[in-house]
Amino acid sequence: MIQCRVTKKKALVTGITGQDGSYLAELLLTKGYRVIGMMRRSSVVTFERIQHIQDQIDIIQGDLHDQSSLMDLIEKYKPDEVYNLAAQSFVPTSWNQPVLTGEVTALGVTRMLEAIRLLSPQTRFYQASSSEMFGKVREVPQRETTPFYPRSPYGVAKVYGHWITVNYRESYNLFAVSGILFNHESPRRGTEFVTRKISYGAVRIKLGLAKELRLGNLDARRDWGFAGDYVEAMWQMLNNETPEDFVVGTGEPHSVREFCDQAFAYLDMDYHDYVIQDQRFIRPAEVDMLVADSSRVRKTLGWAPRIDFTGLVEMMVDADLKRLGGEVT
Ligand code: NAP
Ligand code: G4F
Repeated sequence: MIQCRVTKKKALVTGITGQDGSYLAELLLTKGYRVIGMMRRSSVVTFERIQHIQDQIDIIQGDLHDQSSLMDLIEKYKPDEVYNLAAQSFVPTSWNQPVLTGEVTALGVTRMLEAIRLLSPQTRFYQASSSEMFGKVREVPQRETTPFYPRSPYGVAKVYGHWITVNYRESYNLFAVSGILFNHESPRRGTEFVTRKISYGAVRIKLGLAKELRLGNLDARRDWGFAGDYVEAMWQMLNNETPEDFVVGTGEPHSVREFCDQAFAYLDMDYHDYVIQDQRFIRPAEVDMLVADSSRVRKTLGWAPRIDFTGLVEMMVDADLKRLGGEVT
């Protein structure tokens, strides 16, 4: 009898404990991958987002600061695919910790690419690039050819990460791609990011746990989508025939004010009664408006978002209500 052994594809995901890492791991598991999740050592374990799939993933320690930990991982697993999602990802922190942001979010990309180039050049590499690179936008909407004008140390670091990925593709013929993703949110978003700050804050007010919500610039506009939809685009990019970079977004801009309006209205409240603008949350340099022209990814890879703005707001509010013990509307 001929025995047929099917080898599972192996994917290494950095930033496995983050919002996107958790959704991507779920997706890869459903596709039959062996998932190796890289996490940095910390004194408390931050498995909240991956608890439900923890026993299906190989969790391995590693840090984007540390070249040898990346070399060891790449040499040991020789993954088919690497998704580099780890980063110092919070824009305001990048002004307080610009050097750390550069080390992790920029140079961390080169460290991983070097490990791949030297030890496993057949590995396909995805870099988590960002619409923050467009910053003070040069055209509306933004597409793959729009020039970058970053407005924060984070945005600057991501521009470096993008170009070093392109450069390793062109210099060493690696299958390395950069996904330029616009803001994507979910009930797993960190509470410091504005969408989750609003959904969580509004629910706390509704339940009598807080009286007000302090925010910064209410007029900033973003192209917000659902993280679960965006990790599909990451996988599609690495499973494309050719290594290409794509812009991914919904094409619909909404203001922070509109997000507040919808979240509070969903809870039968008027945001005007509770939201206070606070200078502390105004940034030294703002990105006023981001909106994607994602026609290339839609046409080439067939990607499209499934959740719209209203669906996203309601999903996040419902999840926070459930978490904090209130009734789902
Ligand atoms: P996130 O929730 O903040 O997750 C970031 C992850 O990076 C966490 O797992 C974190 O680990 C890890 N990390 C931080 N520093 C590290 C280091 N030195 N070594 C190893 N791991 C480290 O971010 P996200 O929203 O999932 O975003 C994923 C990626 O996409 C990031 O690169 C982000 O910049 C980029 N991006 C995000 C968006 C968006 O709207 N979400 C849009 C465009 C691009 P800990 O749990 O230990 O902190
Ligand atoms: O939610 P945010 O902090 O996200 P931001 O700065 O757009 O960055 C996120 O998206 C990027 C993709 O474009 C990612 F690359 C990045 O890693 C991150 O995931 O802020 C969104 C907007 C800003 O204009 C900010 O000024 O909301 C405005 N805002 C107003 N009040 C606030 C607040 N942002 C935060 N975090 N907190 C506030 O109180």
